[in-house]
Amino acid sequence: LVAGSRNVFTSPVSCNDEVKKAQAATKSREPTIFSKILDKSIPADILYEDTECIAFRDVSPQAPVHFLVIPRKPLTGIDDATDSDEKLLGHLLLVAKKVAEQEKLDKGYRIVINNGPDGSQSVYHLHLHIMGGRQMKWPPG
Ligand code: TR5
Repeated sequence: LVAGSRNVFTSPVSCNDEVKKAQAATKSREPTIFSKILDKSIPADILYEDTECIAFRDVSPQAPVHFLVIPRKPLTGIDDATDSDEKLLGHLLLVAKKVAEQEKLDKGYRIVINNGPDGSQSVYHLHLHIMGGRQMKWPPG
């Protein structure tokens, strides 16, 4: 950055509801709403499940197709993963790809992991967002 120029990396951004929720959320090992989706005590539109993970539609979609892939293992976020989770993390990506194919996202899609307050994470159970069905913009907000 040139001295005196507007710092695009720290300038205030408009806060939408999702960002406000993320700023209000605190990292904790308490079961989240996603634990209830995993144990089926609350309903979700499930697209795929296996012994390691589950994929379901996001309740507040940000694109024509927007689903989440979450591990059954209650990792709080990507920063909670260790080397022992290497295989699991690869599996989540491959499931994301397979469900994207199932959802006919043949023109492309975006995979996102929000981590921590600055990453706008609001639910502290690791999840991959997969969004498609429209042109994505770059950079993201
Ligand atoms: O902000 P991060 O990355 O933590 O994303 C959390 C995502 O979970 C958001 O996109 C929410 O819309 C989504 N979400 C939140 C709830 C929920 C959900 N997706 C499906 N079903 C949900 N239920 C039943 N309840 C939620 N609170």
